Amino acid sequence: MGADISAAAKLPSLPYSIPDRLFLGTGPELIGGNTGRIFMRQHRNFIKLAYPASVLRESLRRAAKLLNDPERFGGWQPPWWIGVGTALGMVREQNFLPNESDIDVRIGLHYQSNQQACADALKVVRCLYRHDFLPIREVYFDGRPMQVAFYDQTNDHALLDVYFFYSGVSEGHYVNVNTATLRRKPAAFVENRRAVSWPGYQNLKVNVPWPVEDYLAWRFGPEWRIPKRGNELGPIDNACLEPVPRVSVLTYGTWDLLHAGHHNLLQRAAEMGDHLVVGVVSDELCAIKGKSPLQNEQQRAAPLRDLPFVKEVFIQRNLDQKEFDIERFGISHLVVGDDWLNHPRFEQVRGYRGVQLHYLPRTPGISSTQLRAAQQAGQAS
Ligand code: C2G
Repeated sequence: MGADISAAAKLPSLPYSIPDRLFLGTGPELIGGNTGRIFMRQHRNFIKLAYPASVLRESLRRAAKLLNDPERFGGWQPPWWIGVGTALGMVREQNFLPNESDIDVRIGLHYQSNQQACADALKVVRCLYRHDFLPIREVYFDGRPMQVAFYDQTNDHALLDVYFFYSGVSEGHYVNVNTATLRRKPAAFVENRRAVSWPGYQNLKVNVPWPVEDYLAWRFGPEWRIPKRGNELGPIDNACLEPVPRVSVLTYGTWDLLHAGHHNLLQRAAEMGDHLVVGVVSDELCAIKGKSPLQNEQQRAAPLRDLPFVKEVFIQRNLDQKEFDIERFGISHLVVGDDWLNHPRFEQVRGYRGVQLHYLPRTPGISSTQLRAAQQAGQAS
């Protein structure tokens, strides 16, 4: 165990026995750029056993009692819900799934910074830890906690698996990135979550994403009502799982009347990594910058979302949000056309969290200004 950790990432060595002091409070900051974006810390061997429903229900009851009590979190009510297999079992089987090996609890956090993310998650982890839920595994992405698995020490070491989902990263979604997959959960499921009683146990109140059947269709595909074993699950059943971004690239623009010059730049930017994120200057910011695009921000964003190599599109609302964007998207490469060569707005973030800055040659002979003039001339005639 000791050897692996020290070799892996030059991170502080982890005394095995006292997880909470080191736990989460010292989320692994990005080390010299974005390599090794997934970080896992294992405190106990992770054994997947099948538990009787009564054991799982007892640990769910204990966890729900804690999570439903804002007093335990200084007045903050953690937005929590049961997810994936636990929700599927509750709806389809009116119980836990047969041979179920864990309880899937999800916590919704609003992303403001990695430090804040660690602080928010720590409130939940500490509360559970104080009530004999022992942390056995932590997973981070870009220094942000994504999963903490616990053993219920009062109840046969039943496995409570907590995933943290973040709003404020991907527009309209909550995002979780774990060892193997990225999940972008439509925000509506979380924001409309509903408190329901576990079947047959009036007082065991759990929250479920709502409408829960739409959520199960999103998570398990259209065939969610058909019981399937693990190896029978195919792409249609796991369509919502995306590959973990390894190298993320960021670029900004007005993108008015999207044209070949824009397309060339975006394509070259996408080739620098496996996850291209595009910022669209908001209408308000265009006005501040003295620009008057013909299209509004959503009309300019829409064609970008249709480009297969564009993974994320967001509206840029202020000029100095680049550092925040580099952190929340875990950016390795920042790209812009060479009409911005050495511009302070880009130079000031060169190297921020290891980001590399690239000026790419513009495509000659085409511009939105030109197209706007042509359109206006066309309308005038
Ligand atoms: N571009 C290009 N070739 C063209 C036209 C544009 O390579 N013929 C590039 C620009 O250099 C820019 C991107 O396409 O990197 C988007 O261009 P615009 O929509 O004109 O964006 P701009 O107003 O330059 O905004 O903070 C930076 C700005 O947001 C970039």
